Amino acid sequence: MSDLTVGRDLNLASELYLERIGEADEQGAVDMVLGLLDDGVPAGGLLLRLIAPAQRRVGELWAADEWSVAREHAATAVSEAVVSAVARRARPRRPARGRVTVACAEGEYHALPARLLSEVLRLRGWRVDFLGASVPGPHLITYVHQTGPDLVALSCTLPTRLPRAHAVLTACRSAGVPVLAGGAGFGSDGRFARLLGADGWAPTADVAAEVIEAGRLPSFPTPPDSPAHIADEECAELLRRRPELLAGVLEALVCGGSSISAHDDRQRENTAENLGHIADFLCAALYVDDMAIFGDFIAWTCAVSRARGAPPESVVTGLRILSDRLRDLPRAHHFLTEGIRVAQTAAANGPR
Ligand code: B12
Repeated sequence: MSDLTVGRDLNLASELYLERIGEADEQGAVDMVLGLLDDGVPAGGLLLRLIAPAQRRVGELWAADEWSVAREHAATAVSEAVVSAVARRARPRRPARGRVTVACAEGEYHALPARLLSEVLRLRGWRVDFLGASVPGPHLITYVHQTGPDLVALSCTLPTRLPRAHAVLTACRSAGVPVLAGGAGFGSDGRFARLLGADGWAPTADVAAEVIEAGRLPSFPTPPDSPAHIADEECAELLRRRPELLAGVLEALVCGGSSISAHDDRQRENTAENLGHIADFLCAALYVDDMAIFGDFIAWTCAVSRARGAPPESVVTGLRILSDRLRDLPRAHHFLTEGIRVAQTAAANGPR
């Protein structure tokens, strides 16, 4: 089969696979993927061009409120089982290349992207220690001291985990272990990996394998000690105030007569959770001084809220209250003003 045919077939297969995982059909999904493996489709292709795109599609379906959280969880659990089945059947080469520790930054629960990277590296002959989701920085460093890997591969899907990832990057640098960073949280071009002192970055697992094999690490220059926007501590201050700030905004929303006053407990919990995400994305944006992190998240929040019947105007109201309470943090206040503009544009442009 030519590469083109395999690629086209994998796109089609990925759609069929999505149907299986959408029905929580673990046996069907495993049989389908192992069947393709037995037919000669490379394991790496199955992991990255069939399972990975289906998972991204799961995210879109959840965001559009077409799939419930439960259905997303069930589908992801099936994908995890399929990845295990592929890994067992594909019988990676005997580890001969060296040892890599793969871990998610603390607070990062998107373990499947890191798992896919782990399996791709194993298939290419690396011994991989996969530590999974949310690895506390100090424990990761202890593990690295105990096991002496050649490299740490640090995964971060959400930018909100960047401050924690930064602590790991700094500690690994002091321990003399190179770190390759990856995952959507480091930016689509890896700019936050560079800023926070990673030795390298890769957009996908197969590129990561090539970077490591070609010895193209370190590929970034030594970073400055502490960029000015981290030293100004607005992110740290926001974190310190987070609990009372969020409680205050919620109370103001209820007392201010917004639509939330008519909400039941569950809806209020959702609002509180959303406000928490907004504060965390603001914090991450301040940490790396990048408005796009916050703006993109506000646009995303408006789209997700609208899909669930809540108009973006409610996001505008929440942001206004937040911005009013953070007047003493000039960068936060500026980012919030921009965020309000993003939400207003979403409110003006979207379907009514
Ligand atoms: C499954 C899932 C979950 C599961 C994760 C379970 C698990 N075992 O992984 C759970 C339920 C925990 C979850 C929770 C949340 N999720 Co979620 N989740 C997803 C989903 C649908 C799939 C993740 C996945 O498997 N992706 C597939 C892989 C292939 O992704 P990938 O990034 O392309 O990975 C490649 C590269 O990035 C790279 N790579 C990855 N790591 C590394 C590391 C290194 C070193 C290198 C070099 C490369 C590398 O290699 C991979 C393979 O090529 C995504 C959708 C998506 N687009 O990913 C949303 C998604 C990431 N989640 C999202 C959100 C918002 C959340 C929550 C905040 C939801 C909530 N309201 O609580 C929480 C946050 C939890 C947390 N603190 O981490 C949003 C993020 C939006 C944003 N603006 O940032 C997404 C995009 C959904 C969406 N469409 O909106 N989620």
